[in-house]
Amino acid sequence: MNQNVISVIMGGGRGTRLYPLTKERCKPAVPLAGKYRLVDIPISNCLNSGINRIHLLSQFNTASLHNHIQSTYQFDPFGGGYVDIMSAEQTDKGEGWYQGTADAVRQNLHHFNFGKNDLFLILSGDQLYRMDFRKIIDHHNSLGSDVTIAAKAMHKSEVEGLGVMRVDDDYSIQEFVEKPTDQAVIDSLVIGDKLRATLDGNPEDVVLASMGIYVFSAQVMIDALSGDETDFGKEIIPGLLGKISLNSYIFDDYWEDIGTVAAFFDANLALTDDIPPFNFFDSAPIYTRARYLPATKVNGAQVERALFGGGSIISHAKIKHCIIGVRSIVGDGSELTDVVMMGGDEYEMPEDRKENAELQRPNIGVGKNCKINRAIIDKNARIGDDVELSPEGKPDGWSEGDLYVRDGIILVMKSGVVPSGTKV
Ligand code: ADQ
Ligand code: ADP
Repeated sequence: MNQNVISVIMGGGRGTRLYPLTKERCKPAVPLAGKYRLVDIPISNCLNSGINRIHLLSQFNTASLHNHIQSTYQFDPFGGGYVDIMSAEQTDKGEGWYQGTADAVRQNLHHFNFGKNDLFLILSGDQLYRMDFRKIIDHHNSLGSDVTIAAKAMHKSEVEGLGVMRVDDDYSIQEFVEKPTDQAVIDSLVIGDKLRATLDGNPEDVVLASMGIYVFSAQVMIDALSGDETDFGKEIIPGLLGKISLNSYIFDDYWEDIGTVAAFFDANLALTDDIPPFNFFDSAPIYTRARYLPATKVNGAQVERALFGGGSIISHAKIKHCIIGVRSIVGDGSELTDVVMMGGDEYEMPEDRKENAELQRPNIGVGKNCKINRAIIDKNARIGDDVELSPEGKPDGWSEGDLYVRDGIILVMKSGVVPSGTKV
């Protein structure tokens, strides 16, 4: 059977959970792990699984996303591969923005070129994991499934904000509840005895959560989208129960939803562990833009558990438990602890620094003798000398100038300016 796989990456709604990282860019373009962008994860998983027809559905098409995709994902003309960005567009039918995940796919159905035997692979744009999609597709085909949902065994206490399903021993999904909050409901979503015995963790406390990764047979997708439901998790999947062959595929490796500021921060810093839960050091690469950066120069720093994205200049600083993104500059005497620094888009030349001095604004990077704790420093931020930043004692939503506190983390906005001597 000639079967093509059309991959569709959900690039994000309004991005409110990652605000202010999504203030000036769409979610797929948010920098990750010092040198990547969020969207590199699902795209690399596709390419490493032999899937090269990739569609990225995004609310708006920022320059940074466009540049990144164009300059990173280039295909030879014989393989037929591409990564297409499909932004929400004003049409006579639509209202502009995608109303939800299913609506985003529906609005683009006429752009996808597919046959009746083909499969849709629906992916989230804000998750950190490594998956060989050939396995879920083989599983889908061998069960004769119409829709297959990737599922992860999780402790009952960890499934807040996820879809949870009741699954029989033959992988069939008997019930699907989107984001259950009632403990009795969660307890009722049991797993067949035989299947449960194969799962990690204490089987009594484990449920199967949806990873938001779906394989749809093409005709089933068309039928499922013929109404006006807007979301897969909320409406489409529960609506398909009992009508079609709906099955689960169990994934038992690291998987993290990084769609909130806290989860994004923790997943980044976890990469500095001796043995991190997500492994970038793998023969199947996570792709990103080749930047031709010089090696990072360290003048005399003390470093403990850190990742350096490349092309940085670190003076006599103390760096502890940090991600230091591409082209970061950190000045003498500064101490960074638990910091995700995204870096810069370009280097400042002597004439730029002269202009900065005239305008009395700091250079891009972190100046001298700063103390920064539990922070995300977005791209191109200018932090002066003798600055102290910490989220301590500040409520969610606190903001001052280009600083913002969310989930107990202090953020310096993209291109934000923090004048010398600021202490918060
Ligand atoms: P959520 O992630 O809460 O739960 P949703 O908000 O629909 O569900 O987002 C799914 C993906 O689509 C995310 O990557 C999101 O950024 C993107 N997205 C959301 N709205 C979009 C829009 N209008 N246009 C384009 N992209 C959009 C889902 C499932 C749960 C499951 C979790 C796993 O509904 O059942 O447990 O994913 O993370
Ligand atoms: P981010 O979303 O990470 O903050 P920006 O949109 O601010 O990114 O910046 C992306 C940067 O990438 C631009 O400033 C530009 O210098 C650079 N860039 C990368 N690829 C290209 C390209 N093909 N054309 C133009 N600029 C590019």
